[in-house]
Amino acid sequence: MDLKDLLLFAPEVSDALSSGKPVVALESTIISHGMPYPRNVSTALEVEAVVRENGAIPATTALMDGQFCVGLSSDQIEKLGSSDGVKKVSLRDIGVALSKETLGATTVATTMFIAEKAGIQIFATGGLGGVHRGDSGDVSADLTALGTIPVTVVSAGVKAILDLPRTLEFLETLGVPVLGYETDVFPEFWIRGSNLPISARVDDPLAAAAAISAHWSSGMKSGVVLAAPVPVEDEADPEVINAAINEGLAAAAAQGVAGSGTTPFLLAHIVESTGGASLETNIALVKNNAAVAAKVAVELASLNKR
Ligand code: PSU
Ligand code: MN
Repeated sequence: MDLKDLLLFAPEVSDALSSGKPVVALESTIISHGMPYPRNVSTALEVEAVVRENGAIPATTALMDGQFCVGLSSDQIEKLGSSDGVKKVSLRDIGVALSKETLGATTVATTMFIAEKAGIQIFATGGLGGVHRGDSGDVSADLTALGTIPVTVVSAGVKAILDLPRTLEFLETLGVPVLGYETDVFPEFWIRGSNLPISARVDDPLAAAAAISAHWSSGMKSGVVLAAPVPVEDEADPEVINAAINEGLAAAAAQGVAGSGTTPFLLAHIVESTGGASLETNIALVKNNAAVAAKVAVELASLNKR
């Protein structure tokens, strides 16, 4: 099948792309596997609204009926958020999910893949996948995607359920710039972070867009991480989070959770053991990332016109 037949654009998204207007892609694993129903659905819709308020068109991605959807209706978002058995689709799952017409949610890696095919340069999520702690050898395909697909991902860094220093070393090896948005340190998802290195700091949307655009103009083919810390007022208590992470890791080990089930298991465990506090922080940081991504998309669109 031809690539153009595989991509199913929402009308608003195709109009925006053909006229060079700013578009921000959004992933859907965060809806199906990252947050409990019904907050997942309300959050997905609020995140789309934040993108619009900041001057861009949102394009939430998913796999439905053997196609890549680029931009979803609110009914489609409700379906992804409320159905049982939605498949978490990372890079290796794409072909099978298309051929079986599986209802699939896209990870960071798969959203980057679709965004690039669709001509979208930037997308917003909560946290990136990375190198898991311990010696399981579990490394997210999000890193593979960042090394090979020229799309910018706005995130609040990487969740502390992972091995953060190893993840950052891996990104360096892959040639992926890690830009800190108004910060000198790598954000740690629920907390703003304190001592992990970034590759450069940018202080406003134009500076971010200029660095991203120059990265690609130079011929580099890798993605870019634009890391925005959670707003101060939404930061979680680090002690509460760390205790919840350690409990979650112990439970995962005891129950033999492995592979693609690991991240969803840990996230659900942490929401439960923090009495929902981690979820509020998660929602706040995703919205913040959506606002940053939209503002940078606006600057990228105007740089593209030059
Ligand atoms: N970060 C979140 N919520 C999520 C995820 C990350 O705040 O739901 C999801 C993303 O879709 C990411 C995926 O791409 O987890 C990584 O999973 P894995 O470690 O299995 O590659
Ligand atoms: Mn994994």
